[in-house]
Amino acid sequence: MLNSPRKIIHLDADCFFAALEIRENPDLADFPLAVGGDPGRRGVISTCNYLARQYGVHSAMPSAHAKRLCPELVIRSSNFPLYKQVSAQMFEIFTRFSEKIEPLSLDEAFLDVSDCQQFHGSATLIAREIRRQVETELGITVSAGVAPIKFLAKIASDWSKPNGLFTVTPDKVTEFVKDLPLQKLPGVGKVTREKLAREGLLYCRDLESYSEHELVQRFGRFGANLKRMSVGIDEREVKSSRERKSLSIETTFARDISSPGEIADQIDQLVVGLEERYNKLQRKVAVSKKFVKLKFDDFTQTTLESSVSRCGKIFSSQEFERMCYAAWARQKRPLRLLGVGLSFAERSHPQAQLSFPFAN
Ligand code: TTP
Ligand code: MG
Repeated sequence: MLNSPRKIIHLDADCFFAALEIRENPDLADFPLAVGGDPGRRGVISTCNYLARQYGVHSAMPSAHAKRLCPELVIRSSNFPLYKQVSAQMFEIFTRFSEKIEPLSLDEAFLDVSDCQQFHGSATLIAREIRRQVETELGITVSAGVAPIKFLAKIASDWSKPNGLFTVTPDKVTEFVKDLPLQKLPGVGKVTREKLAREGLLYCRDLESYSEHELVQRFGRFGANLKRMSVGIDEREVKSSRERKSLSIETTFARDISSPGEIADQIDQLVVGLEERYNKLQRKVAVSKKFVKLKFDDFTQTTLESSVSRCGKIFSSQEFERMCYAAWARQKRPLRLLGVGLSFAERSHPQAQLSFPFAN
């Protein structure tokens, strides 16, 4: 029996660092904006918003050159703790839909949602929902590509960037691939592209008349990959990099809180959310500890954890509240963030595919 096609989503946040700088300072939205080093100190651009891209500014360009192309360019220095924090939050959103998550960078991942039951298993609707949750919860946009194979999902997410969603359904793969420029294929860099072009090979369809053997003779082992990709074959699995060690949920308040009543309300809500997420895990993992995380108004942070006994109630709000007050007593300052979480017993399920990349 033939396996049914896989459902792979590639997600990539739009101008990630720049989008976060705009989120933190919305007045910047109307300016060409880059994140990077100081032009006077031989700094380099990490990324820029789409307005700045219209002037030809791009990643890895010396900031001084970027300023010459676009004199009104605003350049902000980077804020990695923020980027990492939002990246962890974004990956946590991904975990609501699949355990098979392959992180590629802080703002980019493959998800295999073949086993996801939500939205009747429609990968396009799942991708739309992920995009919606990221935008409403984190205030940035992420583009998504959906396809039955990895390299096409990645190309598809780029296809309608920024803030786009593009799907290549299994029945459209062959047609879609034919018109793809060869330089879009992973592994085809400048040198291979030029070599292909010298032979008049520009699009995937141009390889139709070549056998795998001929391509291997011309391009070495990569020729076999070229042939397979040019007809829409890519068997690579979505590989989650690490086993999940914990699950957590946190919230940053619009206004700092300090009264016990407010803290209790927040804990109640967080614990409900944590339980929902735990129930969505496709492989149940044994919980070894629960923890709370508090960030005070001076940005200092503290965590407190407690072992979970075999018969202990995991999702008891009272227990989380007790832990929270004990942790709060260490500083007794207004709180700007509160989180609750679970640590999983190590190696209890060595086959578990879960990962929670970039989490603190
Ligand atoms: P990318 O996803 O490549 O770029 P981007 O998110 O800024 O823009 P796009 O909309 O095209 O996806 O990289 C993610 C972040 O990684 C980016 O915001 C900044 C950082 N980065 C660097 O610091 N240096 C680099 O050369 C690149 C390419 C990215
Ligand atoms: Mg990106």
